[in-house]
Amino acid sequence: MTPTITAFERSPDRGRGLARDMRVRWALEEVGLPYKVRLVSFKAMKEPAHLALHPFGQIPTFEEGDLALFESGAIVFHIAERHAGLLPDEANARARAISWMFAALNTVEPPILERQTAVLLERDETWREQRLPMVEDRIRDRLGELSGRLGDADWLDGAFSAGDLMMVHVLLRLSGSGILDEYPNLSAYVARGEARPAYKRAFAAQLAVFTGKSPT
Ligand SMILES: N[C@@H](CCC(=O)N[C@@H](CS)C(=O)NCC(=O)O)C(=O)O
Repeated sequence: MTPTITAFERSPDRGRGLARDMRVRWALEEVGLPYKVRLVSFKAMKEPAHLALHPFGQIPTFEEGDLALFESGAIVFHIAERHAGLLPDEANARARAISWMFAALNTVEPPILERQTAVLLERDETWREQRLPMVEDRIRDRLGELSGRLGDADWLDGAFSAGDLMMVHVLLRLSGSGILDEYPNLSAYVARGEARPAYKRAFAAQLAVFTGKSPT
């Protein structure tokens, strides 16, 4: 059965691939699973039909037969568990790859989201100029640790996995901030993720929603 995911009808990032449907699209492309996309407006996301799928009125969601899921991490994990290509077969390596998925979402993404809030929503606050450098230093703490762990490896733990997919997408949210550039091995890691054919297909598909042109 072809799964259906939801994505923004008009993404605030103007097709830069930062919305979280991109992670799900990327995972689906990595495992070679065709999918459909239902676009939702901000208004529709808060209406009962969508709230029945997503209790917080957000995207992405994932529907496959009588299964409906929300939370990008849970969706990518579901895809990775049921299809080859995103999790190693060996049990311990698989568990470690899953740890990296959680690390991306629970340890690295929170300070990055805090910065986003500071930049976008706290623009007019008098204390913003004092808060932003502190938030950015908290990101640097995490990136320094991550950079040390990655070293000169291509991926976080052996072959590319759902852990890398999630981490690369989380780090992409720093695009344009200049912070990622302070860690050349992390910049190169993100570039490796973006160079994957599956990433490119997913990116083109979400960009096409914004431009209205079909992906080439
Ligand atoms: N933790 C959730 C976050 C979902 C989320 O924040 N989605 C954003 C788009 S990337 C959204 O729907 N924002 C609109 C809103 O919250 O009203 C996940 O990973 O799926």
